[in-house]
Amino acid sequence: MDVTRATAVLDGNWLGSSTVPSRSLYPHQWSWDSAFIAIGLRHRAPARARRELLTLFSAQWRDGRVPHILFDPGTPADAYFPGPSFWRAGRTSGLVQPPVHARAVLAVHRTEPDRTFLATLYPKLRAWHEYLRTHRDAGGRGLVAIVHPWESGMDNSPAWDGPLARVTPSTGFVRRDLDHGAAADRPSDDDYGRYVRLASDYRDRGYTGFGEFVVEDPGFNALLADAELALAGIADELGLPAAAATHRESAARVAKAMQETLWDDGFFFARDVRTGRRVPEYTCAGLLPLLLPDLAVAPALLATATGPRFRLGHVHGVPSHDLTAPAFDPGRYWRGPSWANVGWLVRQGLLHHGEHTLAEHLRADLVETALRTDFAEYVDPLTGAGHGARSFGWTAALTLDLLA
Ligand code: 9YW
Repeated sequence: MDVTRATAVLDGNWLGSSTVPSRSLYPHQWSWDSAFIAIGLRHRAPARARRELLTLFSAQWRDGRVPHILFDPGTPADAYFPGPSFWRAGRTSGLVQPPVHARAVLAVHRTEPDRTFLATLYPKLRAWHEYLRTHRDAGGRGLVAIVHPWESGMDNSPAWDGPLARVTPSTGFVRRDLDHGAAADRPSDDDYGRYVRLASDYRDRGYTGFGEFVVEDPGFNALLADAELALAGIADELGLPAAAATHRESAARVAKAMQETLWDDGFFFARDVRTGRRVPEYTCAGLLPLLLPDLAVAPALLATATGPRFRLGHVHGVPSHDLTAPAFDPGRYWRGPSWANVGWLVRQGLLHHGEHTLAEHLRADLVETALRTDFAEYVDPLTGAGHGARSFGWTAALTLDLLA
């Protein structure tokens, strides 16, 4: 019954070769959404899960980047802003999103082995990670820098407020997101104006180089390290042990750089490359290094996760922002609400570090909350009330995975 409901959401959001995050709010294919969606879809329709990822990688750029949006040609151009005419990059945007794809590819393969699928995607995944390592190391410390809040996947996180303050908001565009979502749940107009300015500046620079927003995000980098470990698993499956060893070394290098640059006093913080300073905001991105099994500071990070700032085990899911911070807002997007993908990732991290009871508590809570809110996009961590879109793709997909 629960599985049927979650499967029905994914069926309803299926476009024929990819899945939309939301029929109303996000009617195209999004990069990291597709990876999470494939992770759930593999249990019900493995061929579709493979198709989902192959479609996304069919839009990979020559430089290796995997675009954050692949626009659906069958959807009206004005259904989402900024659309293809803004980006001027064919059917894609020019930004990226966190690299969770290798993890998804390996998971899909493990559910239904398919060597051709694996061999097709392995070089593409390598090129994707290589793009991040070579084109995005703005700080020169072996960490990837994002050039836009959208690249973090956590658009209006309070960690971006400081770096964003340097950006003059664009005006004169029409937000489409407010047609489908309550303004109080969404980023503010000023923030949206800054997103548009940063994106058009990046576009006008030919989608290269660095502008006013250049940030090393612990979430993005932790997911890259985890993705390199997944790539090692893929190389092993393909009988390439030397390549697998290289991927493990690369994961260890990113983990070491994070430790040296982003860790301070029990937490991983973002670093503003323009000022050289860490951003003193505790956001859920700083918990994602728990994904790394060899993380020496895991006990201290777990103490922060279960302490007053995130209260894991005592709230719904994993709050996207510090419950004790002035900026915490339980209903507004990435400034407090709990998101299913972050909960799913943190649960993996808890399992890696032997926190089985807490992991099981989180699993049960994520499933209960998703089913009760009709697979809401995000939920209030204090009450569990649903916010944003319903029938949301990754919420349904990851529920399927947690039920498997
Ligand atoms: C955007 C699609 C995306 C997610 C992001 C979320 C939001 C808006 O929606 O981004 O325009 O990219 O913040 O994580 O991938 O669900």
